[in-house]
Amino acid sequence: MRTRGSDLLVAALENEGVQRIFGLPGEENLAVVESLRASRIELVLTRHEQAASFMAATQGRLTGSPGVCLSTLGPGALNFTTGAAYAYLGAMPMVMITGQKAIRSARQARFQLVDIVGSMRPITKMTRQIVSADAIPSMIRDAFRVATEERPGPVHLELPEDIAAEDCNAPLIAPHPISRPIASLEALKSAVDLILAARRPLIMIGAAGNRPRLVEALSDFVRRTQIPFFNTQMGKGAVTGNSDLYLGTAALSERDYIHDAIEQADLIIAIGHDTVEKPPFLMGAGRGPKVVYVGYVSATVEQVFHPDAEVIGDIGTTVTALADALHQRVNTTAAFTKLRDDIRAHLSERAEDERFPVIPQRIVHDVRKVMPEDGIVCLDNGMYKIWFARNYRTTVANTLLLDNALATMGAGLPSAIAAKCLNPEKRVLAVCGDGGFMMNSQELETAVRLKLDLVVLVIEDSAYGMIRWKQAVDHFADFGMTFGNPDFVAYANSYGAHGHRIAATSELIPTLEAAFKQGGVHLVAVPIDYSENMRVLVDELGNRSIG
Ligand SMILES: Cc1ncc(C[n+]2csc(CCOP(=O)(O)OP(=O)(O)O)c2C)c(N)n1
Ligand SMILES: [Mg+2]
Repeated sequence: MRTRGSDLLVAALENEGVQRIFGLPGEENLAVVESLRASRIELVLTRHEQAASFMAATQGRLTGSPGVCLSTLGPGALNFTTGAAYAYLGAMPMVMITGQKAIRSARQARFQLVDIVGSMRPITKMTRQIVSADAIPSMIRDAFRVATEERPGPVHLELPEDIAAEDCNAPLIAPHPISRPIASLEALKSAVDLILAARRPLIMIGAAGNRPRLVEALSDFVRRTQIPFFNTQMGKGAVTGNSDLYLGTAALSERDYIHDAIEQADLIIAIGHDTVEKPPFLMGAGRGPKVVYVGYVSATVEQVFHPDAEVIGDIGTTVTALADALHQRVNTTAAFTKLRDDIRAHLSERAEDERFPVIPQRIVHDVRKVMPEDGIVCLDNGMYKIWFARNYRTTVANTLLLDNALATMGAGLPSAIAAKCLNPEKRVLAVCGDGGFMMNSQELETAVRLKLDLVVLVIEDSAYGMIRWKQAVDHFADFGMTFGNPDFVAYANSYGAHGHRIAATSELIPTLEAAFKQGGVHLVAVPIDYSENMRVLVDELGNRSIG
């Protein structure tokens, strides 16, 4: 069928099952926008390309299939770079399509011309310019293959204006299932031997264990082996149920209560640990537990992570094979049950504290109360992330989305919008600091326009709190960290959202509950008392001896 480049591009995206594209137009992709108008694909217009890229990455993270975002050339495309890095470090499948001026003529000389393909190189798995419309079906197919296969990540394609307008006649290529290699029998056997020889084994679930397709196999592995588990921040919520075996989240690298369990273990089965994350524990030469690493690809060796054995291949197949081979022969110890209870007791301290401004433990506690088990909390980056990672318990996979890889500010609201678009029936809450929220607060308009039911909790300390805390920990003077805020209630209302301000700690639960019940977009500003950062994370944990 004869057609033109932009129509073929959109047909190729439909062929990949794309239902939604996040983006912001420019002159150079008007033809693509026109082709989208005539397609089944929904165009979700955003107010900043960075937000569109965070949304596409989150869609990829939650579905396992690439989320797609669209921008124009130069400035628009450069605004994708933070989202690209977010998806690259976070291993989220995403396809970015950016416009470009015609490549066969240059009637605007170098106006807005930037080497976007080159800019994307260090932060994507693949970046290419489309130089012929007939190449579109194969390039789109390959982009989706590369973005999806392990380790997933972002792919960039640049579509110049003249190629978008070019007549072409190339057939679409049917998507084929990606088959993942499976681990060798020898590797499985050595892992089984090590696990059976261990007296106090523990499971650790890392970022790559947190893929949507793994939920069943991993949950089953934990249930069948009955080995207690903990997770990294990005591994949080990778398994469903099994809450009696859950010991905690290693949000810090050492000295936290969970590290008591790690110290006592003689073997850790590290499933999908990705060293882009801050280390969940530090491996030292000759001390600490042995580590068996289970992953899609071999482990990156770091000063603080160097596994003793590896099982490389599809993680789901590996853990099922391990569970089959282990039967009920794994040693377990009551010591972990006692530790688990101690860890939980510590984490529930002050969870119902009445102080106002509200302390972080209480915020986490109250959020958990209003979120149903399958409700999704999307965090931006700030001090509260550590508190949520440590204290917020999940029993359903992918219900706490946080970024411990690029750890960028500004992704909280966009990721919540994407999560809500995908899960219209679930409660979705964005939790942002007053710094991170203001980096993409314009997307409140997008949420209102999309008529989403979404609640945004803005944690107010009028500061870049996390850095201010670090500054104090490092004994620097308090300088350069504080700012003023808009009146968040008036700000939300001006977007057609509903603004609320918490004036007493007891108001937090009822306000959040009412916001969810009423529907629409709500912003709830809550003043925070961050003195607990120093008291718990420095004084209390710092005084604990390790080893
Ligand atoms: C885009 C970006 N800029 C800067 C940082 C460094 N940084 C990490 S946390 C943080 C402070 C966040 O402030 P806020 O959102 O108000 O959260 P708070 O810690 O105050 O609760 C900063 C500046 C970052 N991670 N990302
Ligand atoms: Mg702040």
